[in-house]
Amino acid sequence: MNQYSLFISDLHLDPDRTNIVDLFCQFCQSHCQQADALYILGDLFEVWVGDDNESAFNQVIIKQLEQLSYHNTDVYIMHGNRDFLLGSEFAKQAKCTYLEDPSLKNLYGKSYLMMHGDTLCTQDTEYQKFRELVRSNEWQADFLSKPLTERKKIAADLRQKSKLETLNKSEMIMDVDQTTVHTVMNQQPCDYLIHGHTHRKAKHQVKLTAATKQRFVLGDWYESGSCIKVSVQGPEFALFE
Ligand code: LP5
Ligand code: MN
Repeated sequence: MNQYSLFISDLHLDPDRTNIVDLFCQFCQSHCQQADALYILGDLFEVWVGDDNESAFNQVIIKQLEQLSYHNTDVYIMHGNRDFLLGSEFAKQAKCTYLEDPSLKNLYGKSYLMMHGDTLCTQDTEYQKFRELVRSNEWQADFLSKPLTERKKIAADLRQKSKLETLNKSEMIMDVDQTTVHTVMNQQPCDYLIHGHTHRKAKHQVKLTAATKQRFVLGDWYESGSCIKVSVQGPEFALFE
């Protein structure tokens, strides 16, 4: 039997994007059921304001992931910059396991470094300052203590602010920093790096001190679905409608 795992990121699932939500459900019910594991490398959701936001929409997505456990597909999830507040209640309901960012894992005889990708964008200093702030325990505890309606309002305001900010940032600043990529890939004993966040789907050759390795960038789920299949043959982009 063919053994493989699937990698996705940056779906930005939102009740308004029904086509992509349908595609995700179809993806879970077909491709994922045969896989050993599904790795979600951040930004599954457009925004996550706390596990207590038990909307019908969130329950639909949770159910899709939870169902995979009946097919023996392990589900691993990493926080992205939109859904870093996914917590223990979500993981319990969706029956998934959190991955630290970065995580190193051996799959089918090769070593994979997995990241969301935002920490590689070190030239985006405004974002990195913002990230440090909102990833602190104090900030998160304070935010999560606010009423749900207030949290939704803050998240919506932040999204507006981010949209304006990213309009004024150059493409170069918002991409990964090559020196940071080299440092990370030299430090970690990996054969491949897989990450998302930039939405710039590609396969890059990275010439390091001792070897040339590959960096795979996952695509987003705006126009269509996007995933990487990892097997004994290594990683490859897999197409599906
Ligand atoms: O998301 P995307 O791709 O559009 O842009 C990202 C960076 N932006 C973000 C912000 C998110 O879009 C919105 C956050 C939703 C979080 C929901 C939970 C609520 C948080 C509560 C806190 C515990 O990640 C963008 C990058 C871009 O990627 C490319 O990498 O450039 O970064 C920014 O736009 C950040 C700005 O540069 C700085 C923003 C300063 C805002 C300061 C407000 C602080 C007060 C916060 C109040 C809660
Ligand atoms: Mn992201």
